[in-house]
Amino acid sequence: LEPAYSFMLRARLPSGVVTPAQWLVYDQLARDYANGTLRITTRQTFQWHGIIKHNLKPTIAAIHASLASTIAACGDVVRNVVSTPNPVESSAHALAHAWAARLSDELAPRTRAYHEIWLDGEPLVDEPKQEEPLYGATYLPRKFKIGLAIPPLNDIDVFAQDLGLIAIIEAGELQGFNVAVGGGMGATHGDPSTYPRLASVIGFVRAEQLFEVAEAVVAVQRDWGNRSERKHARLKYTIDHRGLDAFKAEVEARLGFALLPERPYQFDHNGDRYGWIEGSDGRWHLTLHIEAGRLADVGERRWLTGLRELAKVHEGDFRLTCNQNVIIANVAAEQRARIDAIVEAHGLDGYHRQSGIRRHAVACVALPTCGLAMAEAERYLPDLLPKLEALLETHGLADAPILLRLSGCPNGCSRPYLGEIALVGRGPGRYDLRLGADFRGQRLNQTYRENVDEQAILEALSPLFASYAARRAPGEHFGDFLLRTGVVDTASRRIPVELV
Ligand code: SRM
Ligand code: SF4
Repeated sequence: LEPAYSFMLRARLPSGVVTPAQWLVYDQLARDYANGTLRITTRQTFQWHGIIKHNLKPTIAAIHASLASTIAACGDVVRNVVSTPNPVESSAHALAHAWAARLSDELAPRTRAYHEIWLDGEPLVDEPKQEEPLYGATYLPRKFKIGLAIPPLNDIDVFAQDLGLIAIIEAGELQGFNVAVGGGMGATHGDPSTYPRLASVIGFVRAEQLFEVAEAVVAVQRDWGNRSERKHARLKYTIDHRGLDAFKAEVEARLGFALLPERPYQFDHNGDRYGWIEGSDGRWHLTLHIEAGRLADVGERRWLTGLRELAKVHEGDFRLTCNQNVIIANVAAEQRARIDAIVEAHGLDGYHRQSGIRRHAVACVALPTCGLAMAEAERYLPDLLPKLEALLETHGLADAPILLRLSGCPNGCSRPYLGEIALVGRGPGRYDLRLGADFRGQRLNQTYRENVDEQAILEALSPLFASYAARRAPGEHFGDFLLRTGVVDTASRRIPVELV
């Protein structure tokens, strides 16, 4: 007998694509082995919580049998490659998506140890020594994240990635990618040597050279990254320590060619587009809002069952988004009514009626499963949202699309430093209130109040909402307004406390 240790498992699902057959397997695993829920993550994949130790092996085996894996979903390797989840909008979108999938395969670890340990593969003792061509014997200093965005949508937060790729599509043709390096969110309270950083664009690469460039960036980080101080081991610190120019020069030296000058691009937002959208081939895609990514059956909201019922009849596929939502993708026009009926019957149609802030809220898991959490996030969201909605309603801002991000600690799993409003956990019921990111994932927010409770948060926001309602320019987003009116300041990380 031993204590019932329980674990979290995370799949690797490049670009968040899930077939209906896979969905049914993952749903079954959630009910048989996990806590009866599926959790969509901010990197387009699923987590299962509460898996008892002796169920780990059958769960991993079932994920493997479904043609997915958990390998490289964690660890000091290239993690789940994310990309704009609706790749079927045009043929150039499909091509960009295919590059993301190939990148994910190409950069995956080659070790067979995973198969030996988890899948009852044959022992490797008699086989020739295993080679990891990219990772070598000691892998990377730290996790490494790659994301591919297709403007005008920055729905993967491309500037939060270690390596961000911005697809450049001209006259309907994919030309290649702008390359951005050194993004990352994680920080530690009270340690100014750690900080969130937006990735810096260092040039443009043609699609056929993408692998070489990605490999070179990863290899420089492998060789230059800090292996003695874990807090400084991410690529962003390597770049700030050595200098962006030196980093770029080293990448180019290893490539043997120079990157081309960056191409123009324009993002318009980093949220998801809810409801039905038609693709260029006449197929339809329905984005549903899943609060904090948690698929569970609670009262009228039978979301886990609803998605299972959809998976039973759906002939296209599913796409998980980095905003923790799901797209029912590739639906024939004549199937839409059937999909809508299932969506409504299970309470998944809330996106029609939701406030602007609710539609744009993201919360990390935090308590009770995250061992690093200092405060609630996912479980606090349903309490906090009605209070914010009531305030916004008072000022006629119920529909204002405002990006809200909650994280239970400064690691930043909900990418809170890119929220127009963000709460970053400090302790039970206490948060740093951060304000002033933009709506496009291109500007970090700043601390506005440190270590405050809910009442102080609402008191701080109320006059800002009033001022925004009265003085915003047409189409001006909340974060941009706060910057324009000096409530947050680009020049400093500290913020004037009173409204100007
Ligand atoms: Fe994260 C660690 C959950 C996306 C930055 N993250 C964790 C762990 C595994 C806690 C741990 O190490 O013990 C959390 C598990 C909680 C639980 O109970 O499930 C956890 N991270 C998540 C997820 C599930 C948040 C969510 O609510 O969706 C996301 C899963 C992603 C995935 O599918 O792979 C998740 N984590 C992120 C992101 C966002 C992103 O990648 O776009 C970030 C910020 C970006 C970045 O990496 O800079 C992020 N997670 C971290 C960090 C801080 C890393 C750093 O550089 O400082 C940690 C802590 C660590 O690595 O030591 C962490
Ligand atoms: Fe846990 Fe912190 Fe990540 Fe939230 S941000 S899931 S509390 S590590």
